[in-house]
Amino acid sequence: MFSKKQLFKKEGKEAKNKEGGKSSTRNKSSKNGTSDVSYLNNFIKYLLTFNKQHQEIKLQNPEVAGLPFRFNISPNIIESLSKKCKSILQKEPNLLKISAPVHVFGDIHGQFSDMIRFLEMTRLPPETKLLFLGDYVDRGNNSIEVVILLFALKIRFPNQVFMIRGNHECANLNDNYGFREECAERYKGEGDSIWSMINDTLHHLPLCALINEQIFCTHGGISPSLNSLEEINNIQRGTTIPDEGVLCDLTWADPKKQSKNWADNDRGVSFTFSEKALDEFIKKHNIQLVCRAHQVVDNGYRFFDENKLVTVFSAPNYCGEVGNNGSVMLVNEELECSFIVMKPVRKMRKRFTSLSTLPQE
Ligand SMILES: [Mn+2]
Repeated sequence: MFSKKQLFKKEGKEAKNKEGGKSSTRNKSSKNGTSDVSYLNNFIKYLLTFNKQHQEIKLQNPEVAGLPFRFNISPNIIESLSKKCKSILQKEPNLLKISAPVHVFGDIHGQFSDMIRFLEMTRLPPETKLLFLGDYVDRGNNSIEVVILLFALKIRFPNQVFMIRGNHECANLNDNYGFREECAERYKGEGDSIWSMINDTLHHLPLCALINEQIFCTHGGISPSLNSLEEINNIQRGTTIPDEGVLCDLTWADPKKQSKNWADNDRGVSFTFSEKALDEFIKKHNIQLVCRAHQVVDNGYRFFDENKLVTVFSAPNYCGEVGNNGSVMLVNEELECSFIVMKPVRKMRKRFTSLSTLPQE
């Protein structure tokens, strides 16, 4: 077995100088090791030290403060975790049935540092159950860490960690919004094969979840083409997301106050749905609430249509500049919803640099 230090090399000048030539050494035994409980426990624990390690590096090398901080996770480990996780996901139905209490996460988008701060508050299994609503990759600097931690958690706690698919868990999209580029930057010639390998697992993610038969969770929204929730289980997985149809709407649609039940979405994909369309969906499927992610909301969560739908977004200060809060929703045993709200770490950038640039009112 590799020593811990060899397995989890840090990127950056200092780490490279210290460990230089050893990076090409690979140990086949680590492939089997990734299923092992104590290996996974250590690996997860290590990933969770990310913020602490970043802080230490910044103190030692103030000049790297503005650069992205990333762990050096070996291609062998990524391959092993991706394959193992895929085989677990494949056994799950498209529509997961989950019982409360559970913490529900919205979009993370490669913001690993914030994800860890949330996990410190929600705690990890076996203390709690976690449901992630998709959009793990793209935009942020650490899509690899986000995905690899999720895969490791799923393998370690398959009945307490649940992930569904967002519109960014699709090779067609994450080709263009940062994930492919991150893989290329970090893994050079192996970047594309790592990107494809991870996407192969992401394409097998379940699509929706139902908490206590009452809270319908999906990444984007509802679909005019969906006649029964059970129909979701008939959708073929393992492919890219089509341009239209139920899978497209579940991952892309948005709620909107509008007169038409369904209208064209400004994103150019899927629809927006009105309160009336939502009311009909809720009645028809005999549920209480739709919980979804997919849109930045100032407070980290936002209700729509008198508490019949809630948007949860877990990437505070989205893209490092939006200034929004992030939140995670806790659904307790009585199905009451409460929110852990996190403000951006860094204050929002000042919009106006001097009094002379303030807009006229
Ligand atoms: Mn989305």
